Amino acid sequence: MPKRLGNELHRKVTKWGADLVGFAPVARFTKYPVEHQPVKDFSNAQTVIVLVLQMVDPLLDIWLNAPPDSGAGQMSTGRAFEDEILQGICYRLALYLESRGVGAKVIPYEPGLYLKDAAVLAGLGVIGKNNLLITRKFGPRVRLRALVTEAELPPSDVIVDNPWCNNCEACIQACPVGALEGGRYNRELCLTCPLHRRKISPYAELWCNQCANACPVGSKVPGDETIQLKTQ
Ligand code: B12
Ligand code: SF4
Ligand code: SF4
Repeated sequence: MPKRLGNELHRKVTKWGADLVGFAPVARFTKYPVEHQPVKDFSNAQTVIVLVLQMVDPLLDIWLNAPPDSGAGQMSTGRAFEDEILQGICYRLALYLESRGVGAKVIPYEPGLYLKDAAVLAGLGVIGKNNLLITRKFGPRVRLRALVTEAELPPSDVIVDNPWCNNCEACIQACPVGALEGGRYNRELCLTCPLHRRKISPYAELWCNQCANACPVGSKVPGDETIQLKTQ
């Protein structure tokens, strides 16, 4: 039964637009702080379902910051299109599971699970020297979202070896502020990067993506330098 349901869910979410999906039993998350555990949002949770969307175009990564009085509703809080897409698929899947009598709940983006870790635990890839999830097919150029369900689904095998990073330093060299030097990610340095929050219109901005774009793993997509529109 878990295997059949797992295959069925896999077929559904890929049809609805997700590029990869993995299943992680909640027991894999016990080491995390309580507020970042899947059972925090749903005490009956048995399985975390992690969905991956390939970043096929930098436009998907645009954050909207319409003024609060513009009537734009949620857009005024700043949302990336990729997250809207993934969130939609998550809700659709949760509704589908519920229609079959199986409880499910979409995990909030923040605070929620550590999504990169959740993806590793759901067998979707490894953490690279760029501190991002690297998938075999798309490299690190992906975005993530998760939901939990009381269904027991067949656990995905965790990938233990990282075959890619050994002799590579492309992401370290590409980082404009040296935030990946010394073998660990420096959050404070990363936050100083001038490529974060580049305005491409009065209401839209892009975050730095250099450490993902430089990575040779997986299929390549246009980098954010392809977005030229600027308004002063
Ligand atoms: C807050 C946040 C930020 C902050 C702080 C980042 C940070 N890491 O501290 C800022 C704004 C700086 C930021 C920057 C970026 N972010 Co960000 N961010 C988040 C957010 C909301 C939470 C991340 C977090 O706090 N994690 C907890 C901390 C403790 O984790 P950490 O420092 O990264 O370290 C973990 C890993 O190294 C991991 N790890 C290492 N080795 C191993 C091995 C195993 C086996 C396991 C299980 C884990 C593991 O363990 C550490 C702790 O658990 C997530 C979404 C989410 N809800 O998860 C997106 C997220 C991580 N960000 C994402 C992206 C893409 C970016 C940027 C490229 C900017 C952009 N264009 O969006 C940069 C990349 C910076 C980098 N190289 O890491 C993506 C990552 C996609 C991917 N391929 O991995 C996420 C998942 C959002 C999404 N929409 O999918 N981010
Ligand atoms: S997001 Fe930009 S600044 Fe941050 S680590 Fe990656 S390349 Fe460096
Ligand atoms: S650019 Fe190279 S070192 Fe960096 S994450 Fe990709 S494979 Fe690993």
